[in-house]
Amino acid sequence: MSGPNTQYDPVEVAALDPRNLDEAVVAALAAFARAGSLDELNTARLAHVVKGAVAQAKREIGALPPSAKAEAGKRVGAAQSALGRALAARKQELEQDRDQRILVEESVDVTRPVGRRPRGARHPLELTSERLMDAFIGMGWEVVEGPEVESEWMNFDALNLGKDHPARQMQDTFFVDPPDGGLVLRTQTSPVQIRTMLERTPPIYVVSPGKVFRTDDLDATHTPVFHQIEALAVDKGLTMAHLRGAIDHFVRVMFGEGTRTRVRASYFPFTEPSMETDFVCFVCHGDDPSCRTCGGSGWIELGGSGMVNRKVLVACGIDPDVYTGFAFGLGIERALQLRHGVTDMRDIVEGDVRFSRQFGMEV
Ligand code: FA5
Repeated sequence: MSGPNTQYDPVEVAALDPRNLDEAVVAALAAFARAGSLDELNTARLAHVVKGAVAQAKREIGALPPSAKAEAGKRVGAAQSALGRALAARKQELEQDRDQRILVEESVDVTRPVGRRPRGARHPLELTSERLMDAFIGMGWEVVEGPEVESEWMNFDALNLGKDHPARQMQDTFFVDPPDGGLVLRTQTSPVQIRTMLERTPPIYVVSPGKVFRTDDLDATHTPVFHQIEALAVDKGLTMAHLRGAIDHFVRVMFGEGTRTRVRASYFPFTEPSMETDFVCFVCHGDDPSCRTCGGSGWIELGGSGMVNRKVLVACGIDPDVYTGFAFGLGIERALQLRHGVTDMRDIVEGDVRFSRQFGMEV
C-alpha cells in the first residue's frame, strides 16, 4: 500500500513551479483568445484544460509533501478557475458571433422578386398535334397508334400500292436492313388504317397521329422525318358528304368558325374517289392577291382524303357491299406552318427553344 509521499522531487513537479504554471495559464488564455470558432476553442480546451501543463500540475500535487499541498492546490485551483472563466467568456463571444452570422447568412428577403426560372416549353408540333386530335376526340373518335417500323405489306400492299408504285422506290422510302426483309420506316400513317380495320369490326371512328419517314431532303417545306395525322371512319352508309362534313368541322376547329373549304379531284391508291381539300386562306380570306400565306390564290391545301378503296376494305376482311369508309390525312408540320405562318420548316425541326417560346410556355 502506498503511503503519503514525503519525497519532494522538484524535477517531477516542475509543472507546479509558480512560473511554469503562470506561463501555462498565459499560453492557454492566448490560445482561447486566438480561437476563431467554437471548434477551434474546443481544440484549445482539450490542449490546455483537459491535457496540458495545468492538468499536469494538478496531477503533480500528489507528489508534494503534505505541508506543500494546500498552497499548491490553491494555485492550481486559481489557475483552473482562470481558465474556466476565460473559456466560458470566449465561448459566449463565439456563440454570439455564430448566431449573428447565421442571422445574416440565412436571412430571407421576402420582398425580393422571385427568380424567373425558364420552365421549358412543349414543342409547338406537339401542341398542334393535340389540337388536331381534340377536333376528333370532340366528335367521339378514338386515338389509335401504330409502329414506326412497319411491314411493307401494311405500308404499301394492303393500301393498294402495288409493287411498281413509285412511292416504293428507294428515293422515297427508308428500307430497313436487310433490304429484302420486308420492313420499312413507315412513309405515312395510313398503315394504321389497315391495322385498325384488321383488329376491329365496324363501326370504326379513329384518328391516328404519328411520325413518318421519307427520303426527302431537309428544306423550307420538307423534312425526312415528319408527322401526319390520319382519320378513318368505316360504317354503314357513309358517303362523301360525311367526309366533307368531318373535314369542315376539323378545319373550323383549327382555323376558326366559318372557314370555307373546297375539294379537288386527286389520286391515292387506297381511296376511290380521292380528293385534295383546300380551305380558304385564314389570313387574306381570298381578298389579297399579294398574300404571302396563300400565294395570292386565296386557298390553302390541307391534305388528301377519299372514300376507302373497296380493295382495301376487302384486304382487311370488311365487306364493301355492307360498309363504306372515308379517310383523310395531313402533315402536322405543314399545318403548323400554315396556322402560325412559319415560313421555314427547318425552324420546326431544329429544336431551338427561342422558336418554341414564341408559342407560349404551355407545359
Ligand atoms: C399521304 O401520305 C396519304 N397517306 C394521305 C391520305 C390519307 C390520303 C388518307 C387519303 C386518305 P401525301 O403523300 O400527300 O399523302 O402526304 C400527306 C401530307 O404530308 C402532305 O400534304 C404534306 O403536308 C405532308 N408531307 C409530305 N411530305 C412531307 C415532308 N417531306 N415533310 C413534311 N411534310 C410532308
